[in-house]
Amino acid sequence: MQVVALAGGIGGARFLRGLLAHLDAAAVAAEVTVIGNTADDIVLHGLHVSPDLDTVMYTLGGGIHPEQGWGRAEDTRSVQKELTAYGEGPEWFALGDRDIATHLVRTRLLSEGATLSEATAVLCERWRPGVRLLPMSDDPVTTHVTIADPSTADGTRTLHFQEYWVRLGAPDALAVIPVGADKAAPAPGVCEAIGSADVVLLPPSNPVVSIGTILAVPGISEALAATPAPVVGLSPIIGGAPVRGMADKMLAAIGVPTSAAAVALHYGARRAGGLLDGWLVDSGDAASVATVEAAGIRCRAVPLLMRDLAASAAMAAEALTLAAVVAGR
Ligand code: FO1
Repeated sequence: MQVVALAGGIGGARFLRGLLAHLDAAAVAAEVTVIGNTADDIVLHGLHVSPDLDTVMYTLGGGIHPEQGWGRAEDTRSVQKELTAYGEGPEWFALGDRDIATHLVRTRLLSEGATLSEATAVLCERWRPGVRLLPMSDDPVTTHVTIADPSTADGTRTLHFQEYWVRLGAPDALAVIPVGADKAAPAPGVCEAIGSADVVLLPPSNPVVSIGTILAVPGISEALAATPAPVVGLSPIIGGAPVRGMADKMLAAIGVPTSAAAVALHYGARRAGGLLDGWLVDSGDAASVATVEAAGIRCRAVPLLMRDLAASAAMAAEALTLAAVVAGR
């Protein structure tokens, strides 16, 4: 079975770990292709950092820092301390010594003319994540966020996503712009994977700065609309709040309410020109099933809190079951 998942950072990676556990436990012969968000990428000290690709690679490869959900387990910060001593900022983005090795390899490969896809494949030879990890694009796409700033002429300031999220802690946002998306092309294999998939999953990643940025790459939404595979998503919003991260701030910036139903309607029903055939909401949001179904999206309420691997595996099983129902199997 060919499974394709569009994934962002921590929530996406945790779901994927459950998906692999479920497929293994159910002895389903499956190949999983992950299309990873690269719009969080940032260049620091000359190093190309790809947070969402690394979170998927480390989480599935067994090297993730478990509490943070990003960076390497048992990492230290000697190099960053030395950089600070040289006055080389920023200090607000924590780069671990082990993590820096990943960025050094990626940056060396890119400097020798490799694409981000090629560099990611090299890094995955070490980590063996058990999925094919494809960047959404080999072209630069960078999420910028506009916030209010009374000190500027027009009262706003636009900054890199990482500064918005990490340094400022995700204040209210006025706009989210995937800079470069209009000139970007899907990375090699992305559209082919979607077209030949048996099922496409949208894990509970941030609908705006993770899934949204992937969809902003011309050609990817079209491939999703055209694939014969059912497209099933899982709500990142439970009980009107994001489980983790700042999805509520990002949804507000694009005028979408922070609810499981509102995100489904934002993605839209495939039969109405949107993205989704099916949508899972948390058991606590069962009241929203009727609204989602009325929009033409098959909907089920199941436990969506990824408190442990078993819970994530159960969610993945539910998503695959709904996909089978949608596909009429
Ligand atoms: N997130 C933080 O909240 N603080 C950090 O200092 C930080 C550093 C960092 C370094 C490498 C990396 O791959 C990710 C890092 N993140 C940090 C997480 C990152 O901001 C998010 O993983 C994504 O960009 C959003 O999902």
